[in-house]
Amino acid sequence: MLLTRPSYVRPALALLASVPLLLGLVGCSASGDDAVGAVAVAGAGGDDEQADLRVSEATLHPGDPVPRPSGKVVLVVRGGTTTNVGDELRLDLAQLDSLGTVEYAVDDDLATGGRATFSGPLVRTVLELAGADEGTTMRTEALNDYLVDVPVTDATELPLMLATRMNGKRMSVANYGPTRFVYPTEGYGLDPVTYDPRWIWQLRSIEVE
Ligand SMILES: Nc1nc2c(c(=O)[nH]1)N[C@H]1C(S)=C(S)[C@@H](COP(=O)(O)O)O[C@H]1N2
Ligand SMILES: [Mo]
Repeated sequence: MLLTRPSYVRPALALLASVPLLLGLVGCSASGDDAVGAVAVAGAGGDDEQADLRVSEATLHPGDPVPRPSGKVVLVVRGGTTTNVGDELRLDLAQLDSLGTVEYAVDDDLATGGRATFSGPLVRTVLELAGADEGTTMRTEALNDYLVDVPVTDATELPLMLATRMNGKRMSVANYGPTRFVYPTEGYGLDPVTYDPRWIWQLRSIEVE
């Protein structure tokens, strides 16, 4: 839960790109929390190609009770232990951004067709908020009924982002929003055959199993 501690947030996230390496160094099958902890501890000399990964402070933290959204619901999470409407956790954009945000640039060739900078919370943090980070699979569904199963380990081992902004702006549905999954396109060697289908946009819900 280091991500929830403001004094650790910046160094931990600035070094997230080192997680796979550090996981190897600490030689464990760490959860995302432990991985980030390892990064924070080992972080002093961190300097890598995603040094531009930034974060805004969190005001809503995993473990907190989550109020019902006051704005338009943009994401429903099912299968976790934290709910706010029936057996669902419903979230608006303000709540998502209150989890603290990361930002990085990617080649968005699949959707908008070029280089773009996305920001939003880590999917890992969303799962932690929902009490769903112990699951194995995210069954994700988009507004156009596109479905894709994404391993929870993508969220715990990669800086998988639930993007709420592209180039600083909210994303309309026509522009692949209001939220979408974004993976780093540099530094991780992610095989497009496996990962391209997981770039779900116009996301509607995540069911964790
Ligand atoms: N909402 C939504 N997201 C989606 C898709 C889709 O049809 N709808 N297609 C997926 C697939 S299969 C791939 S490979 C990538 C790129 O899709 P494209 O090549 O059809 O643009 O986006 C993924 N995200
Ligand atoms: Mo695809």
